Amino acid sequence: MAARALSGVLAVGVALSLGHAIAAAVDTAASPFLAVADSVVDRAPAPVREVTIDALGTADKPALLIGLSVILALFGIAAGLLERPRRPIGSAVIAVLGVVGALAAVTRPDGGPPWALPALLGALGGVVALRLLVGALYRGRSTSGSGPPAEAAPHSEATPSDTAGPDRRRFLILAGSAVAVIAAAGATGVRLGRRAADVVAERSGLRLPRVLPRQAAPAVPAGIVPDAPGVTPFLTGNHEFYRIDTALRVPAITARDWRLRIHGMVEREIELDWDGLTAREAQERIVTLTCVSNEVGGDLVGTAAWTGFPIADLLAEAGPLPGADMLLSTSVDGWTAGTPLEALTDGRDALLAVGMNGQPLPLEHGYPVRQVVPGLYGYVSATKWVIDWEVTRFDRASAYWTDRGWGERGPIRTASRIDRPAPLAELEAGLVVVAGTAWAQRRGIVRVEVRVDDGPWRDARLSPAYSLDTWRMWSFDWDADPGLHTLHVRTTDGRGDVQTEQRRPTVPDGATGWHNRTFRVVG
Ligand SMILES: Nc1nc2c(c(=O)[nH]1)N[C@H]1C(S)=C(S)[C@@H](COP(=O)(O)O)O[C@H]1N2
Ligand SMILES: [Mo]
Repeated sequence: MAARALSGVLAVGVALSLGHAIAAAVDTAASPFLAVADSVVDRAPAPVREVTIDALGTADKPALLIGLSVILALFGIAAGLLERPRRPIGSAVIAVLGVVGALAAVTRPDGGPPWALPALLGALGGVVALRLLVGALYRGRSTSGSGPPAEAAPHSEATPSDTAGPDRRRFLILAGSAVAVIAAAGATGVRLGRRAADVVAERSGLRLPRVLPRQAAPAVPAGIVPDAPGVTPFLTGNHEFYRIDTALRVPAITARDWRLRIHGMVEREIELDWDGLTAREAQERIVTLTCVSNEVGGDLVGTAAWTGFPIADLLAEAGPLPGADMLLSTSVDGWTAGTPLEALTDGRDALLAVGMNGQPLPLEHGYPVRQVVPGLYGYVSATKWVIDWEVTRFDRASAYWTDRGWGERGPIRTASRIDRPAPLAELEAGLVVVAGTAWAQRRGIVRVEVRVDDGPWRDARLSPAYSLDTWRMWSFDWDADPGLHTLHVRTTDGRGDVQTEQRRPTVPDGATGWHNRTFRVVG
C-alpha cells in the first residue's frame, strides 16, 4: 500500500521535474507547474485573490506553490493506489494532469502550441515511471499472495512455492532511479531558470555608458507627429517594439560574460569585453528598424533611440584587409547575418548598440549587445546577442536567411502606411484626419500622397523629417462623404522615386505595393 502510494508520488515528481526542465530550455514560464500556478492566480475571482493576499501577505505565491504541491502529491498517491499492471487508471490520472498542465501553459498570455510540450513529455515520463514501479510491485506475485488484488495476476501460472512477493530489489532500484531523475531534471530546470534570472538581475542594475552632449541624438523637433488622437508615436516604446528572431528561448548572456571576437580578414584580431567596449565614447542615434517580412501595411517596423558605439571605429581597429566586403556576425545562439562592409563604414550611424530608448537592451532585443544598421533590413544587419564578427567576402560566406532564399544585401524598400483611422472603422461624414507613416531609410521621404477611391492623388501634410534614417509621419484632411470608401497611400523618396504600385511578396527582398484601407462613412 505504502509502496504503491510512493510509486504514484514519484511518478508525479518525475512528470513535474521533467516538464520543468524541458520548459526551462524553451521558456521558464512554460513550466507546467508554474503555468498552472499562474493560471490559478489569473482565474481566481478577485475577492478570493484579495482575501488570500491579505491573509498570506507577500507569501501568497509560495503558499500557492506549496498548496499546489500538496494537491499534486495527493493526486500522485491516488494514481499509485489506482494503478494496476492491467488496469492503468493511475497512468490515466497522470495523463490528465499532463493535459491540464499543457492547457494551462498554452493559454498563458505569451504561450503558444509549443508550450504544451513540457507538460505532455513530462506526463509521458511520469506514466513510464509509474508503469515500471507498479510493475515491479506486482512481479511474480501469485493470486494467493496477500495484498495485491486478484486481477493483478489472473494468468499467472505461478504456484505459491515459486513466488516471493513483489520484486523488492527491482522496486528499490527503480524508485532510486526515479529520485535521481527528479533530482537531475529539477537541477537542470533550476539552473537554466537561474541563468535567465541572473541576466534579468544584472540588467536591472546595469549602468549604461554615459553619452556626452556632443554625442547625443539630435533633438526631436516639435510637431514630429500630427496632432490627432491615435497617431503612431515617433519613438516606439521598448515593449511595443516588434520582435523577430529564431530563438525559441531568449538567449541568456550577461554583460559580465559577453565577449566579441573580431577576426577573419583583418590585420589584428581583437577580443572585446563589456568594459573594453563601454570605455569608448558612446553615441545615441535614432534609427528606424524594419523587417523584410513586413507585409504592405504591416507593423514589423519601429523607431528607437539607440545607445552604442560606431561599428566603423571598431572595424578600423581590427583593420579589414583589402578584398573583404562582408561582416559575418554571429549571435550567441548561432544565428548569422552577412552585412556589406560598405554599409558599416560609409558614415551612416551603424552602431554596436547596448541601449534602447535610454534602457539597457531588453533581453528579447539582444541584451547585452546588438547591431543596428540604418537602411538595411534586420536579417542582414541587426544581429542581437552578437558575440562574433568575421570579416570575410560575399563569395566565401553566407548567412542564416540568405541560405534560405532571401536576398543577399537587404536594402530597405520604400514604404508608406495608413495608421488611422483603424481598419474598417465606422466614421461620421465630414472632416476625418487620416494619418500614417512612411519610410525609405538612407533616402528619406519628401512626399506622401493619398487617393480617395478613384479620385486624383492629393498631397498629404508632412510632419518634420527627423533624418534620412527615420520614418516620417504624415496626415491628410479628408472631407468624407457617406458610403464605403477606400484610401490608398504612396510616397516619394529623396531620390524622387515614387513608391511602386506593383505588389511583390516579402520573399526574397521585401514587399512592395501601395497600402490601402476601407472605411464606412455614415451620414
Ligand atoms: N540573434 C538574432 N538576431 C536577429 C535575428 C535573429 O533571428 N537572431 N533576427 C533579425 C531580424 S530578421 C530582425 S527584423 C531584427 C529584429 O530586431 P528586433 O526583434 O529587436 O525588433 O533582428 C535581427 N536580429
Ligand atoms: Mo526581419
